[in-house]
Amino acid sequence: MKTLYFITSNKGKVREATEKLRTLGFSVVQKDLGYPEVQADSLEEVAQQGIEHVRAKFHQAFMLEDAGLFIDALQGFPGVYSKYVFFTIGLPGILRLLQGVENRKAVFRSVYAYSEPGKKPVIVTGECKGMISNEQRGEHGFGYDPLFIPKGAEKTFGEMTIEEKNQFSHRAKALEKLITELNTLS
Ligand code: ITT
Repeated sequence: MKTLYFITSNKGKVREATEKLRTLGFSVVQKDLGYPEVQADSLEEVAQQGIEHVRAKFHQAFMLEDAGLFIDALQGFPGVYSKYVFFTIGLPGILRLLQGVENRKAVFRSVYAYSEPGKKPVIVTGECKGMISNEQRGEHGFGYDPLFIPKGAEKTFGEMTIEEKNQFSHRAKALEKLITELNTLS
């Protein structure tokens, strides 16, 4: 098994990546080094800036991820502000903003950036389309999971096991692409 360092503070992400990458022959080791999430227009930009920051202090191969929830009826909000919004108005705030709104469409996006010293970073994306539920459901997962029903499912991510969430999720899709890229490179 090859080891992949994952620079993140989010244990939920680590659990999902560990489960997904285990089946692809990689083991994940969390490094909570921290990096500033710059104010940016896109997840890609946040990930790219994160790479530059971590590279300066961590001299081995690593990956990091920036993710967000984009809600149709709110013109993509909270999007790049997903973390801030989660810790301020939270899930009840999102439900309030969508009260009486018929269009519940939303998409989760994930951007993974992989870096090796002296090489150009590899950036991949994954997305998962779905709907915002009318109420919070489920105790699993993290963040917005209790609000998000992926297309093709009845349950929210919050009601799913990690294995079930990985069959649909933005994160699992991005990680599959990342491993394909890494296998091509080596
Ligand atoms: P990092 O240390 O890896 O940056 P984070 O929790 O800050 O961890 P992000 O900035 O990528 O992660 O995520 C922005 C917000 O979106 C944050 O509140 C997450 O909880 C939420 N989020 C990201 N992926 C999610 C997922 O798969 N399910 C539910 N919420 C998610």
